[in-house]
Amino acid sequence: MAPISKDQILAHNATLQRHADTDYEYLGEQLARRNIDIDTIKTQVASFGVAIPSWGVGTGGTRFARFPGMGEPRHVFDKLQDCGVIQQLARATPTVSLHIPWDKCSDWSELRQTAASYGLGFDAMNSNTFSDQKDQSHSYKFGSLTHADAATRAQAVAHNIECIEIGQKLGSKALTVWVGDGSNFPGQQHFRRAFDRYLESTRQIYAALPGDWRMFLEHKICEPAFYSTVIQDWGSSFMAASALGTKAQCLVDLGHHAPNVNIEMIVARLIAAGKLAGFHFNDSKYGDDDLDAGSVAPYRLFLVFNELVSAAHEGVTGFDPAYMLDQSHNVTDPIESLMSSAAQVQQSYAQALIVDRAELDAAQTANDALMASRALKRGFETNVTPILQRVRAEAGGAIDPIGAYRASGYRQQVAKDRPAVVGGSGGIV
Ligand code: LRH
Ligand code: MN
Repeated sequence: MAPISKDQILAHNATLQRHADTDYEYLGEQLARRNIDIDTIKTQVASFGVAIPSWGVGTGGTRFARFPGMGEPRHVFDKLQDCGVIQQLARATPTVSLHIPWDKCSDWSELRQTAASYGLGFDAMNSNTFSDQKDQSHSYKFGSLTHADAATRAQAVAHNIECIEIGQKLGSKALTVWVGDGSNFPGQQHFRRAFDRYLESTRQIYAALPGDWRMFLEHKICEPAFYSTVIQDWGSSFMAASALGTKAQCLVDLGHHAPNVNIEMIVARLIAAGKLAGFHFNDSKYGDDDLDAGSVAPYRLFLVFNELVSAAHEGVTGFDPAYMLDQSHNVTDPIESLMSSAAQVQQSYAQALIVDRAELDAAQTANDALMASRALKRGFETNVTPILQRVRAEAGGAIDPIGAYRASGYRQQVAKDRPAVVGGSGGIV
């Protein structure tokens, strides 16, 4: 059930194919001079996928306001259809990461079939104990898994276990646990007791994990708490994941660090410890801005992929990160932002793949800082678009996903099917 007609994509590609082929051949010659086989890189890129955040296909907002666009998805089935468009055109997002209860539905097997009809599967499930649902007994105002009140903690644990049960019905293999628990005033929270309560609660969730599942702990420096956050940084996350067991690992959301923190080095540490769960890719200039991946600091994204490619290149054991986008699209068409962000992540991966590892290793060993930096920059400065275009075309996608999407009139069509949503008060969804 392809949301956009195949013929339309083929017709669109036909106008671009000859130039795309010429560009591919030319890049192939350039890379061959660097002893790099372009088809090998193409095959590796073709096997790379990044998950779409279900909460990212609707227009996002801030605490001040949200300005909905045309054809806003009304429910998880609309979201899946939009994810189907992203996968059909960009061919880099074979899975969707759901958020409960935002994506609650009455028939999970129907949802699984619908996803499969769009060529989609399900990545990590996301629990939500950072907002209260209307029929909830205990409020999360003062925390959830670390709340001082045992009944509130039990409610939060039960919700996470429910997310695992839903995920099992959908074929997901992981649960991401992000809690906003923390404090706004010095003295408001006992740091060590709150962390102990976090471990007591997550141990119960860990015990409910099926054998082949993983649990991703997501750290974040602040927001919604603005003095302290229980899982504030990779150190707290690593302590917890180490205490829980081998199925617990640390998820790195690129927007969850203080400005100028060396995120690629945190990634290297977690890889070395076998505790890298994976990523929530996005970009930021100030705080947890959830901007499009690579839109502000593309070199930083590339440097993260340089650590990932070097680990795979060296065959580091237990290295199996999950790749997900986590963005809020406040001023763009979310489908366009997600397609271009998926392509950006693919691009950073491809550029890291063409770094001459032997040249880099030799420069590092020789303390030749300039040649080491140049070896990396050479990868980053290589325009790999011809490889991404070839990967998409060979997979039945669009050489230019944004162009094909705009030509399809999909947004205008769903705007007719889905009632318009008036501007709402704040909130990311
Ligand atoms: C927290 C976060 C988390 C999601 C939420 C939507 O800031 O990154 O991953 O649950 O955004
Ligand atoms: Mn996140």
